[in-house]
Amino acid sequence: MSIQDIVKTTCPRDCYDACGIAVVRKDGKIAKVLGDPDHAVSEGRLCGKCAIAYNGVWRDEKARLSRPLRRIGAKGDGLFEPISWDEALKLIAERFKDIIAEAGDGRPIVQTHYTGTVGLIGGWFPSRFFNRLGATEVDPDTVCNKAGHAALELTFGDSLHAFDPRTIRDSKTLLIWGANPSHSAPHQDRVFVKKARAAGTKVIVVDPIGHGTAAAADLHLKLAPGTDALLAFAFLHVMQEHGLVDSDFLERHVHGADALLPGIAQSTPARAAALTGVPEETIVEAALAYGNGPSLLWLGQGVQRQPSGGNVFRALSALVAFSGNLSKPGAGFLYMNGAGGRGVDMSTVICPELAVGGTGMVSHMDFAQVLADPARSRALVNWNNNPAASSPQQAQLRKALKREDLFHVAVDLFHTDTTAYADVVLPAASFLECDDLVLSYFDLTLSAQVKAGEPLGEALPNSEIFRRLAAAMGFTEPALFESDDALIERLLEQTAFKGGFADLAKKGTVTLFAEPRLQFEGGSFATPSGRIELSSSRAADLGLSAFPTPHADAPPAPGRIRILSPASMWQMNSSYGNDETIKKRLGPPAVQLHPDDAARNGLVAGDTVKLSNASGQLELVVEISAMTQPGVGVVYKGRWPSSAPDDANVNILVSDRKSDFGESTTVHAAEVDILRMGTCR
Ligand SMILES: Nc1nc2c(c(=O)[nH]1)N[C@H]1C(S)=C(S)[C@@H](COP(=O)(O)OP(=O)(O)OC[C@H]3O[C@@H](n4cnc5c(=O)[nH]c(N)nc54)[C@H](O)[C@@H]3O)O[C@H]1N2
Ligand SMILES: Nc1nc2c(c(=O)[nH]1)N[C@H]1C(S)=C(S)[C@@H](COP(=O)(O)OP(=O)(O)OC[C@H]3O[C@@H](n4cnc5c(=O)[nH]c(N)nc54)[C@H](O)[C@@H]3O)O[C@H]1N2
Ligand code: SF4
Ligand SMILES: [Mo]
Repeated sequence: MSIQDIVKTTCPRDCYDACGIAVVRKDGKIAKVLGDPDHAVSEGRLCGKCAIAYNGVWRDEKARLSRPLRRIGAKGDGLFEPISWDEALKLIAERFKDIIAEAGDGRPIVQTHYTGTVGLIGGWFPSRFFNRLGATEVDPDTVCNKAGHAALELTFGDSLHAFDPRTIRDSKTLLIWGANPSHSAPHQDRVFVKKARAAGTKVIVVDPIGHGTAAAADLHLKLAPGTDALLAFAFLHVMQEHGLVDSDFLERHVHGADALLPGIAQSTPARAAALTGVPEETIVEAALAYGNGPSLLWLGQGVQRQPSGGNVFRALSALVAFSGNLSKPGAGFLYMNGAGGRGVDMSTVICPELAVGGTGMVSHMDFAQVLADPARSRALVNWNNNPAASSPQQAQLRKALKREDLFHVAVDLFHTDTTAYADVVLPAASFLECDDLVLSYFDLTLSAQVKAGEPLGEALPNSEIFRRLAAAMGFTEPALFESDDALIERLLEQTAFKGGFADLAKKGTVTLFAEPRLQFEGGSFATPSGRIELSSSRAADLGLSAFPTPHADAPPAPGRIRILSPASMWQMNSSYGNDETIKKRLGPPAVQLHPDDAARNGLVAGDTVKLSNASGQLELVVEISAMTQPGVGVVYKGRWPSSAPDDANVNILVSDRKSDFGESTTVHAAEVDILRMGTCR
């Protein structure tokens, strides 16, 4: 008779939801991966993509990497032979030692990592090794959310203390600005957004496309991309006219508000309507609802991926400051909740003190150039990411990855478009195969990721791979060899959770605070003035405007369209793009065009078009949808280049242009020409 049991664990994808998972095991082997019915967010259901992939490609022995490999074909061809762990580690250590001996330090060893897993150990423990090595890090946030972080740090002194979502019970309005929970947080879309609306909270969405959350909202402000700062200033204009400015809050907590007044005066709803495309009366209605409060503002990551993304976030910060929607029940803003709010000090995990000789840092926007330059890169390690699919300047990046003299080590669960170029590929264990801690970045919970089965073949957890590599390098610092168990217990001690990992594992997820936390309670801000800095001399020192301005991007040149490439509901970044069922759900690579743009270009659904700009060109099938707007095309991110007819995805159209703050991505600013290729009529 077979024995069945259930292991509770947590999904460690880079996702707002951090779902609780129930792994059903038969005779100690994983039989089915399901949502945990006891979990407050997943409520017994995984999202569609994970329900497929965790029972598909993630447990497919044929698809997974199970042994270390050495390249035997040309770079990019994907031909490898198995080698032992000892051989692989020796080979890597010898090359790294040679590079360090020649260069005098580890900087020509470039490492890039990101969202494979956001478990505290799996996502961050390897940083200890790279700190000790003195390697150059490709700043992970620059491909995602750095502009927003930089702008919020400048303004509030901190970007990682957000509202506690439980405070929604006291909110009259929830304003979701440039996020798409219906794709990127499918469970919070239900348990947070929809439940709040059902309980009487007004839900307002500001987004160029009419996605699921926008369609279900009370109000959707369908603005032209990149016109957000002007729209925010128009909100301030309306709030001022209607006496909704909280002057007491401004006086006590805000520095430099006066600098914004001329911009506010100039940003009438009529002017904003003309440039954003949002009707004047809708602007007024939304501004009054937000200004009356208490209101929550969800700052999406999509909205700051544009050339003036930092300015947009500073203008949105002004909404919070002028309305005083902070530090009280039902009020606040969310970018993300970091580890610190739960007591966890990330330097415990990454040990920056190991970097005695310093390390280097480059932006993802410069990654392709750095890799093309032998003076700046002799080796590359990519772990937890798939830059050949997810980084900008795809053509230049893939050309650089072909460099014969670039020694490339890739650590992944699968062969990807990136591992295809590697000299050595190391097999990683999946989250189902090791213990870890997961901190949701939406709420203030603490979750256990619990080992439910043995690693596939010879695969090892990220942490163990870099412990072994440290030993092969002859490093001796004890921190490089700390066990996962010991570190997990130390991290738990930093939190308010009373118990060890075994106790947490039984519960799956715990809430650390009985009552909702107030955001920036007591009004103390880690800025030079100790106040919210709407005007900042630090910004002026960076050569930027000292205060936010009511900027609006110009529309694309006649005939061109602006391509947005947000999160797909069927993929997690590029992850799952190799699952056969997911591929069927995705269908052929497509661009969604507004009916007006389709008509103007003589296109019907099913036609093939070539999108092109100075960065590259991409063939796509046309889908026609009023969800988008004239001048805006949508191509979801994440498709594997190798699964597309022209061996590329949307990032072939994305340049190295940096945002105003944080040297960050401007992925939602790619403009293209459209050329009709063929038809299936
Ligand atoms: N056009 C466009 N491009 C974008 C974006 C966009 O909006 N538009 N968004 C950007 C954003 S927000 C982000 S965060 C980046 C994300 O880009 P990446 O960080 O590259 O994310 P993924 O593409 O999912 O790659 C993660 C890889 O880690 C692997 N992996 C999973 N678990 C583990 C593990 O435990 N160990 C190891 N070693 N590997 C593991 C997966 O198999 C996968 O190959 O993409 C960016 N790219
Ligand atoms: N299913 C799924 N979930 C995911 C991911 C995934 O790939 N798939 N990725 C995860 C990761 S790494 C991240 S960072 C988050 C990102 O999650 P989100 O913050 O939701 O980011 P995006 O999906 O890139 O874009 C959100 C919205 O920004 C809008 N947008 C684009 N340009 C502008 C603009 O100029 N102004 C305004 N107001 N809006 C604009 C887009 O139309 C889109 O609807 O999602 C995470 N969750
Ligand atoms: S990716 Fe997000 S929605 Fe899907 S199971 Fe994981 S945490 Fe839940
Ligand atoms: Mo991201």
